Amino acid sequence: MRTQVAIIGAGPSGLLLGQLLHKAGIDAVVIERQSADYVLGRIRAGVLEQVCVDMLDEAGVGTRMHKEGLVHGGFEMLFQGRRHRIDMHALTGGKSVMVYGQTEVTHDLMDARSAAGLTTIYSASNVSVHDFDGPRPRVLYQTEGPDGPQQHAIDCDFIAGCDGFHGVCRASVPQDALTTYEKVYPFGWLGILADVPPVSHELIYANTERGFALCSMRSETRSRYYVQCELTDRVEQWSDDAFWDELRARLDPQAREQLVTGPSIEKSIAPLRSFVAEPMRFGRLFLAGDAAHIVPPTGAKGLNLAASDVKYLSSALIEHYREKSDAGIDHYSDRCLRRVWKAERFSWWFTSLMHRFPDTAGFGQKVQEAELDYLIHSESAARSLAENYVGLPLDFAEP
Ligand code: RFL
Ligand code: PHB
Repeated sequence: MRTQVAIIGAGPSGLLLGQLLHKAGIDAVVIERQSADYVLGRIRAGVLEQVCVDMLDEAGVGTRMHKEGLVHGGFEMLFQGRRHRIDMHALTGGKSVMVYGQTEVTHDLMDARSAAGLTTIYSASNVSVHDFDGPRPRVLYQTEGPDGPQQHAIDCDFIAGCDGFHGVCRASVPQDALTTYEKVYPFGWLGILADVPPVSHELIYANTERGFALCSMRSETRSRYYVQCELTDRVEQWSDDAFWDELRARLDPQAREQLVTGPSIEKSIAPLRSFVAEPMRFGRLFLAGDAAHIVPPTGAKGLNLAASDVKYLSSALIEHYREKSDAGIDHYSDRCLRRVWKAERFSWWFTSLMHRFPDTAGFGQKVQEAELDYLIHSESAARSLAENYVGLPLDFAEP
């Protein structure tokens, strides 16, 4: 098989890239290790920045998001038992975020891809990427045929590594060509999804003596809640009742009273990590999204960063084919990394502010309290938080 761009991974990065390239008349094949149902079963991000919303519109998949998504102009910070609202809308000159789950985004992108008759290979095994340092890169993979495994090859102009943190693309780069930066946090998030109305109409980020908690949602009838947990905790140890009790204990009296509980539809523990691999381009191989960087979920930047990488990458590839210019390709890595590091900084800062660390006793706790107090009493501090939360603008200036 031959295509212009071979995209490894059918997560939001790979599918969005495929859609934007298709709109521009560029041929791409998506190769995914898992089945479509498996990809849709992963419950992840829930908050989209305007940049991401605009891209989904540009890709022609925004209709359901605008109908079912919830536009939020603020969120609440809970500490020392009281809630304080960050009015993002007022602080950023009218900006907001869209609450719409990653599962739904992925669903919409998959539907658009199959409606357009585009090729996606699911359940591909032993995917490997070759010759991306020369003019003719190649992707090899296997599928299960009636007589056993079948070997396939795709010749292409470019490979987009959209295969997440554990993917094959970053691992295929010569390790001396790569610099990685990493920070692992000493706790995880236990998350629950339940068909109960959200406790409040906006998100609540809580810093409490018992640890961090987050009240989020997927719709007016479906809630997503998280509590900070030990890295050694196993999800089987947490009954639904134990989760609800712990969440309730981390809320303010009014929210505690308003909390509606019910059986969980999904429950999982995610470790928290900051990670960046530099650079994000190696010849004709590009890394995008979680394949190149991870942020802790405080601040909801993971999916949004994946979308901005895809914006820079799709623009670069369109420029290459339409204008015969490789300027966008040459600037891809630097453009992405400037935005990535700002989101890394923000996610690390917000995580540090809101969680209980092993050493958050005494001095650490007093500093957290002072910073939270500063945030709600200083308009400039609140504006800085709001500006980062709604998302920094895309910057196409030469790095
Ligand atoms: P994804 O979504 O991981 O998709 C990568 C896809 O590549 C496939 N793949 C391969 N395909 C072919 N060959 C191989 N060798 C392959 N190896 C892997 C995978 O099966 C998968 O389908 O990366 P992408 O597209 O870059 O999207 C990034 C976002 O998914 C991610 O940033 C966010 O979901 C991060 N994240 C969260 N972000 C938020 O903003 N808010 C959250 O609440 C939030 N929760 C989470 C998260 C990430 C988690 N992970 C990675 C474990 C919760 C979890 C548990
Ligand atoms: C979510 O709804 O899953 C969510 C929302 C905000 C975050 C992280 C996760 O900061």
